[in-house]
Amino acid sequence: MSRMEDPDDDLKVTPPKTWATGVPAVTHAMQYSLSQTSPRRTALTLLNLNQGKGIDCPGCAWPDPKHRPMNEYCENGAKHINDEATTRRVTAEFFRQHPVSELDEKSDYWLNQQGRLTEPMVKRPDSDFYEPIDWDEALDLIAGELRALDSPNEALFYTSGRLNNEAAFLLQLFARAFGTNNLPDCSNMCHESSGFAMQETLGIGKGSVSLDDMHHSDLIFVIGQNPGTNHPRMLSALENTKRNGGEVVAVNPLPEAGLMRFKNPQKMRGVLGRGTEIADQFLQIRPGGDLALFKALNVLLLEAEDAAPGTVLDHEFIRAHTTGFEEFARQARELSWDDVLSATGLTRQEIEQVRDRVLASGSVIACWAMGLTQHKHGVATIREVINFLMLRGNIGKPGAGVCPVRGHSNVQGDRTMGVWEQMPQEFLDSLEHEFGFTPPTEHGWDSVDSIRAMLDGRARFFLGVAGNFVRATPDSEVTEKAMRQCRVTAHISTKLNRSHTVCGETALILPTLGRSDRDIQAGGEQFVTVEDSMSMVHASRGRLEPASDRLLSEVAILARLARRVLGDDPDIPWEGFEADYDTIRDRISRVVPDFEDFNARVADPGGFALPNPVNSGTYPTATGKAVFTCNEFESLEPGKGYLVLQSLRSHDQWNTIPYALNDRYRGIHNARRVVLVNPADLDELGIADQTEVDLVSVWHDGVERRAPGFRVIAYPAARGSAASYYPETNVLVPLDSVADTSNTPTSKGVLVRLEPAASAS
Ligand SMILES: Nc1nc2c(c(=O)[nH]1)N[C@H]1C(S)=C(S)[C@@H](COP(=O)(O)OP(=O)(O)OC[C@H]3O[C@@H](n4cnc5c(=O)[nH]c(N)nc54)[C@H](O)[C@@H]3O)O[C@H]1N2
Ligand SMILES: Nc1nc2c(c(=O)[nH]1)N[C@H]1C(S)=C(S)[C@@H](COP(=O)(O)OP(=O)(O)OC[C@H]3O[C@@H](n4cnc5c(=O)[nH]c(N)nc54)[C@H](O)[C@@H]3O)O[C@H]1N2
Ligand SMILES: [Mo]
Repeated sequence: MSRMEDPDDDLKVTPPKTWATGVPAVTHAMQYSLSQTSPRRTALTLLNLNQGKGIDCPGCAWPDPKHRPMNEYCENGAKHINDEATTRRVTAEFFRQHPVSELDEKSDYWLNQQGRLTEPMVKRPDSDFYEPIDWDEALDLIAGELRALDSPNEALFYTSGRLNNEAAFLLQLFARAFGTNNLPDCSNMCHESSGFAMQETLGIGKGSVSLDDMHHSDLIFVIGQNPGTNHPRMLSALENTKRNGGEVVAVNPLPEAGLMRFKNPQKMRGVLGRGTEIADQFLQIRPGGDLALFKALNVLLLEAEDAAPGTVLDHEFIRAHTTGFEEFARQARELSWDDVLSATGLTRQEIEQVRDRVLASGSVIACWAMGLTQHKHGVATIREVINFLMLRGNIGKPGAGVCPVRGHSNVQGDRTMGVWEQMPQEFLDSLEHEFGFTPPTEHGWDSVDSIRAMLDGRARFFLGVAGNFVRATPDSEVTEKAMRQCRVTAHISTKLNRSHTVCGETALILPTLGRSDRDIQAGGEQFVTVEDSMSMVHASRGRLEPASDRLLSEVAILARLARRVLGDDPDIPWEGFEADYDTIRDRISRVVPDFEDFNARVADPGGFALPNPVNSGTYPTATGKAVFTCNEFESLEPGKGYLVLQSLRSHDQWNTIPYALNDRYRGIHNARRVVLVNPADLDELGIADQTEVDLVSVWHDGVERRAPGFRVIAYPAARGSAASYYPETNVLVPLDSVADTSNTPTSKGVLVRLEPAASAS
């Protein structure tokens, strides 16, 4: 690959910040917004963000408070929406000037900076150029290709959590009516481990806490999560917890700014003062050490109960609501503390101090994100966190529970709408009952299995609805080869990205309305709905003039394509769906549990909450009880000369898309090809700060995976660990290196060695 990288000659390193979100954060947001669009559009987007009748922030899935202050949005949400509201345009003329092979050499940053896509384009076989195509012709072409497949299972329908509920519902309906469950999505690479762990133990796929629970909890764990950058509004919730006398324990290999101290830009005190201290205790854990940590905490709780019987465990909860406690407790006591200390890098005193906090707390919440899910033992780790909560009955009561903090603004809703390659049979039965066709029952392929299927020719057609599959997935060279082998790749997108330049024999770009754009259909102005990380469902209405008059909504594109492929069918009125989204919501209300009277309930500007059964004491597992599990841990022991690399987000990126080349809180400026390593590890490796190295990952298939030209930065990271940005380092994650059960790529646990850069002279 001879891809242009953004220049990093001006790399500047400053000390990491110890607080997040103050006045500079707001000015940074405005700078980016104004670099993309006019003051008027900036104002229109920001004034409508997260307001009752406004636009749901297309940033993260953190919920909005019911009584929100005017304009509760964060720096990164503002950057995100104005990246979409940009006045820059990618036109047919742009594609005439830039052949695909040239675009493929550009950086991800450059591609995104070109602006909004404006008209449908096609790249035909043997051509190196995208050229304009009519919507009708484009959709006929795709429909013809789909109909020509030998089996519906040769088609893949990828989606990312940007998609709204209505379009997500149509996407899965279309795929299943066509005959396949191949609905890989970004969740496969994100919170899949959380879903599997919670389903097995609690019988639920979603978090159980509300914002109110957060505000009134005695103790909140923030594990494997960087809220200052990725969920900035969560800091307001944690500030409330602290003000109400609660405590916070942060578990992370990096001392992330947002975990330490928060300055609330919406309060004078936040602007001028030192802000609120967030973490009462910071556990600088080694990557992958969390399972050992929670096993150790659980043993300490069992021992505390031995010492003072009847005072530590919630026997009533355990007896009434759970199974498997005896076996769990027996296995738990076999723990080796030597193994715990080496796996976690913590001291026994630190862990005992946390135990004391737990013993002093009547209610505990565990929040977590990618630092837990993207490890080989991600599912087991989350199961152990759930054991921990259950020991003291911290599920289903106020101020307590599980809080997997979701990423994309509607990633949870997409799942609720049926976007999953293995939806349960009851859901498929409801679809059959409502629409009169029999959906396929064989599970489809998830993201990793889709890549395998493309590689060996079992899949030949790829439709991406939002997202950037090629950059979000692991093993970039292998994945790129897989995509290029497809007969057709088509993407419904707002902005140009790598998945448009690494494409199949025939490739299509289908430009769509963003969430900030006004959506007018035959039946009048439409709105869409989304579900946040705490199961609140509400409406989102775009306000801006669309980026071009040739854009179609996602609903319109999917409905038109489905009708072409499947023909007119009185049972599935695709045309009616496109004209009036209320008619889609009526169907959703009859297919998806807990959506009765959807149209009426979503009229409330605050939206409505989906119930979580555990909060009424119901555990929908096979036995009707929550399940204690036994989980074994292995240390991610790097061995001499190696480090455990995690690939994470900088402050200035949205997933696969860098907005700028800075990571302000970590003190990195003007560069992304950097690797953060503890100075003591650098000494041991004999590598000086700021040396240029290649990162080489080690995997038992013996294939060399190399990410060249990274600058080493001495950083207070946990010993034995290294951190670098995604997606530049995806090339290092082997396709077969996945979490047990969930098949999630182990993006936070890649064994690497640092070699002197091949290019360095
Ligand atoms: N601005 C912005 N916001 C976003 C996104 C974005 O790209 N930009 N992405 C969205 C999406 S899709 C998601 S899923 C979320 C992601 O939100 P996060 O999960 O916060 O995202 P990451 O940057 O991957 O950070 C992972 C964190 O886990 C820590 N970590 C790594 N390994 C371990 C480990 O073994 N144990 C522990 N305890 N910690 C570990 C890292 O140091 C880091 O702080 O953010 C969402 N919000
Ligand atoms: N190594 C490594 N890999 C990872 C991760 C990691 O931490 N490390 N994180 C994983 C995670 S958590 C996730 S969620 C995935 C993210 O994977 P994806 O969701 O696939 O990636 P995004 O970067 O969010 O997708 C950006 C593109 O979405 C399109 N888009 C934006 N808004 C809209 C819209 O409103 N409609 C439509 N149709 N298109 C839109 C734009 O064209 C934009 O270029 O990556 C995963 N990959
Ligand atoms: Mo995610």
